[in-house]
Amino acid sequence: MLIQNPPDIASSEITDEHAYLNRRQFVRGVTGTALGVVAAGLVPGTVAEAGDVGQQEIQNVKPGPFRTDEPQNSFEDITSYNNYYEFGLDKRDPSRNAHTLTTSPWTIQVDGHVAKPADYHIEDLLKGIAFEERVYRLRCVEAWSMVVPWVGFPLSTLIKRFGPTSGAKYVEFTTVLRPSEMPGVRRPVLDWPYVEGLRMDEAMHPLTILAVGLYGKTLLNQNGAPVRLVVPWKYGFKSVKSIVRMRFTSEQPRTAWNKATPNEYGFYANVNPTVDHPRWSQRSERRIGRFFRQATLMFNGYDDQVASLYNGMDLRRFY
Ligand SMILES: Nc1nc2c(c(=O)[nH]1)N[C@H]1C(S)=C(S)[C@@H](COP(=O)(O)O)O[C@H]1N2
Ligand SMILES: [Mo]
Repeated sequence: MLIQNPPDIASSEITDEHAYLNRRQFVRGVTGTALGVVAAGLVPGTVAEAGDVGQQEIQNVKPGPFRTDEPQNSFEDITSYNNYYEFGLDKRDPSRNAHTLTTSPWTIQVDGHVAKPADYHIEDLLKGIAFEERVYRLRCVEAWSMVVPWVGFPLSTLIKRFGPTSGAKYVEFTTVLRPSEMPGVRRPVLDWPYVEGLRMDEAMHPLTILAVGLYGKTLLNQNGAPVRLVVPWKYGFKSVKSIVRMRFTSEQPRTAWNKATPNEYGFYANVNPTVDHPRWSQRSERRIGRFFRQATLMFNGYDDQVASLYNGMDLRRFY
């Protein structure tokens, strides 16, 4: 892939070793010296097998807004009970297999209806970003949920820098596709790569974040290192992992799950206890780590923040 310098960042800055090393200091290397080169402090995924090995602490994380005070799931739960089908279908497969993914160097292709299309180095995208801890509920379409203390920042911060033009009505996100490092993509479970999308107002919403860490440390590969989307009022499958492309489109993106089973997984996928999945109820959920099921809330409990985005829309039709 041809790496272009983003128009507003001088090439000297990108190649300058001092600038590079300074940017690295947004994390303090816990095991960094043993790891060698680390792009923006985001750890290559080569040593993630044992759980927290290879993660780095993210510096200067401020408490963010919209924080739920419900008990947080354990680090162990969040990093060993995962959906990341590129590494296998079993909940334990991502934590077993995802260490093979190389996450450094990492570039994100930005294209479509945008003033500054380029292939951006992740360390340049993260430069000057104020990281926040966002404690969010995550509700999987499979009717389980967790509470996760993400470290991230509003997606809108980056989108504003890219300068979407009037044709940009949606954003399409694509996960890396690397068959040699992803045992799960040998099977045609989905039409790889994994693609998701948001309407522009959803993408710009202050609840929508890009996460680079959790529990104060950089993400493990099974959670979508080095950077993944988190959209807390939608079912978990919208929160696409290990993003390598953001395309600004005028048409609604064709998403991987919607292509696979359109009657089960709509484009909007807002958490909605009144619209059942064709094969099971969405009225309640099992919070991982708790014994009793609990009621599922409209928009996963974020209705005050997001209900107005869907005024006048029939949410049974636009599920
Ligand atoms: N690339 C990719 N992204 C993905 C998935 C996937 O299979 N592949 N699974 C989704 C689903 S169904 C859920 S519930 C969340 C789970 O995120 P977590 O494992 O970090 O809890 O990731 C989402 N993002
Ligand atoms: Mo999910």
